Amino acid sequence: MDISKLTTNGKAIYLAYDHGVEHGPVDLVGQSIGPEYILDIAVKGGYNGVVFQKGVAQKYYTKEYRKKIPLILKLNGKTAVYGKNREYFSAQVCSVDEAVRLGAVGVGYTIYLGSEFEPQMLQEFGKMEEEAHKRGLIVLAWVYPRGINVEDGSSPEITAYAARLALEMGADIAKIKYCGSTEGFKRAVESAGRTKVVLSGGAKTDNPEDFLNVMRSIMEAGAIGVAVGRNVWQSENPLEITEKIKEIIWKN
Ligand code: FBP
Repeated sequence: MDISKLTTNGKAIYLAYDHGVEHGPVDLVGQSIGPEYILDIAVKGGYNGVVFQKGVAQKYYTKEYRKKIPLILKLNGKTAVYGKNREYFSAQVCSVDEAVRLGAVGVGYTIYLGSEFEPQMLQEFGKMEEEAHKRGLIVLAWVYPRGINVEDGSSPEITAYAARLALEMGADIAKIKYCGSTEGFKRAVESAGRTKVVLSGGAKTDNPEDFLNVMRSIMEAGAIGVAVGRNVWQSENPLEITEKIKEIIWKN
């Protein structure tokens, strides 16, 4: 699948904003409670895509935005309330049809590798991926190792497994967490083969330089970029940190 609609010279920066489902308003500090603020950052920051759940897309991603910023629609989700003390399961809440109607260029789906409910998520992903590709949509797999069978969800071994799973399942882009080292991430990128790898940002770091160092590491490891949320829109100056991230991604 050609991913050029979601990349610039093969590299990418996406603005993730599905936290209203995953974490709730507690994450949406200051102006970030308003989706207009996020769209503004995405457009002004020259992002390659913005990630929304369908409700936000229906009410805020108006037709005029289609020309300004590509939409990646998240098709499944789970809340932090349900997730507490339970095994990880993210159910599909939006169809590929609806994604097309809303003007999405790509669709995203979370798989919890190692969860008791992994089989359901793999099956659902499989169906979704076939349909999305038939409709010409780019498929992004958020692959997070989590659940009763996962001892260390951020080990290099399981991170490489997450990246490989994305390739094997037909994803065009794998969105995975950092595993702590450039060498470990390199193995993940290698394991993903022709599926491209982006970093899944993570919680906002106290010192922005810590996040930028992770960016340097994953780019050196061969990732194509990042899907970042909190480190940008929780920042006091989202466009300034955006520029610094972009400089690392496109410096070559
Ligand atoms: P961040 O950059 O803020 O971490 O966003 C990336 C993301 O994958 C979001 O798409 C998603 O809502 C969130 O992180 C999931 O976080 P968690 O690790 O708590 O499941």
